[in-house]
Order: sequence, then structure tokens, then C-alpha cells
Amino acid sequence: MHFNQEQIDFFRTNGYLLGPRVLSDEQIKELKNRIQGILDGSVSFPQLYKGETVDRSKAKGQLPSVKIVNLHRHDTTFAKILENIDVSCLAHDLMDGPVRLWEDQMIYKPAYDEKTALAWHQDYTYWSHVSPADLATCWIALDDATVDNGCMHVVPGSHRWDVKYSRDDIDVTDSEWLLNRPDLPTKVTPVACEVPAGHCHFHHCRTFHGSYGNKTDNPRRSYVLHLMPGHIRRTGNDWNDRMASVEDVAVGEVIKGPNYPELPSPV
Ligand SMILES: O=C(O)CCC(=O)C(=O)O
Repeated sequence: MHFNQEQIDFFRTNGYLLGPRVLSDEQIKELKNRIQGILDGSVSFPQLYKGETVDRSKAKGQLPSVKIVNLHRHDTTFAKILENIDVSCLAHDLMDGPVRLWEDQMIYKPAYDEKTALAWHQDYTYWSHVSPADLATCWIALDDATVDNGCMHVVPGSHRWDVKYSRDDIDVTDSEWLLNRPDLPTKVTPVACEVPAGHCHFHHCRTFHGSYGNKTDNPRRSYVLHLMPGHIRRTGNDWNDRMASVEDVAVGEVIKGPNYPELPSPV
């Protein structure tokens, strides 16, 4: 499975791209069961990161909005997805190989939780200790992601903007802070990225993106692969606990090794 040249050009110009279906119904079911087990505590998991919305989960036994990182290191159900040849071929169409995993994440937006917005951001703001800035994310929907349940929105072309700020400048009380900056080169026109269950969606690490709450009676679940082309190096130190830390790789070295698995060779 590959992107055609038109799709690759679209990604280069716009910084995002809807991809084809990469997971079967069976795989989706297996991932959802595993996620359910991690969230309800029947599967033990060492790195549960609960977002700011945890306290709202008290209502009617709903689960909190949760982000879990590096699942592949602890759970073979997730590690198996990294062997998905379709994901690998598509990623290699957009990035120089060998493509490696930088970090994976599960993001869960509970039903009827309109406050589970993910503030507008650029991923690279949190990854500036690795370079160059040409990582990309493969975001895989486990439920149909729609405008109503809080699908991702992007600003086309924003990955090519030279907007300078640091993590410390961000107004964390305003989820649209990035969109409202006075120095943006043009008026922002966000686009909603609806993704059918099992399909993938790619975005560049500088693309402005964010998402809103879930108004529906179903959770919105996704499994997210933050990927890096083969030449990405560690160029600095980790500087806050919300950013992915670089493990077992010295400053200046290419980021690789058991914590950063290579996707299979494309066919
Ligand atoms: O799942 C979302 O709504 C946003 C995900 C995101 O920010 C990312 O994958 O970089």
C-alpha cells in the first residue's frame, strides 16, 4: 500500500494527509479491549498519564480523558501494530528511511465530554531537543473520528511557517493561543480531519493542530505513532517532563535502539 505522487505532494504542501485503512475490525477490537483493560485497571500499566480533565470523569462513571505514552514498550498488542507493513510503506513514502518510532500514544476522549479539547499546538514545540524538524505522525482512528466527537483540526500549510516561540511562551489557559498569534503570515483557516475507524492520518511535526470535545455518546479513541526519518539526532537535553525524553542516546547521535524500533522495510 502506497501513497501516489499527488498525495505525497499534498502532504508536502499542506502538512497533513488522510491515508487508507490500515487496521482490520479484528485489530481494532483487540486494541480497544486492551485500552479498556488499561483504563479500568484490569491490565496493569506502568505509565498512565492522565490529562487535565481527570476530575470531570466523576460524572456517571465515565472514564477520564487519558493519554498514555510508549505503550509498545510494555504491551505486545501495541508493539504488533509497529509491524504493520502498510503503515510502514505509507510512512516511508513521506519520510526518508529507515523510519523509526519516536513515541506512541493512545488518546481517549470519553463520551459526552465536551471539555476534552486538545489545545492547538505544533508537536515540534515539545520535541525541539531532536533534529531536524521533519518528524511526522501517523494517527490511527479506532472509532470514526468526526467533527462531533472531536476529530483533529489542522491549519493547511502551517508547517512551512517560520513562527518562533518557546514552550514557556504558551498561554496554557487559552487553547487557541497559537491560532491567535499576531505574527502568523496569513489568516488561519482550520480544516477538520475526519478519519474513519481503522484509517490513518498523517501530519507534519510543525503543522498547527488541535481538537475539540466529544459531544457524542461514544468514546473517541486513537492510537498514534509519532515517527521519525532515519537521520533524526538528539541535539539537546530534555527540558520539561511533558516532552518525550531521549533514552540511551547521547547528544549528537542518531536516535535508534530498542526504545525506538524501526518499522519494517517497505515493499
Ligand atoms: O488526537 C487528537 O485530537 C490530537 C492528537 C495530537 O495532537 C497528535 O497526534 O499530535
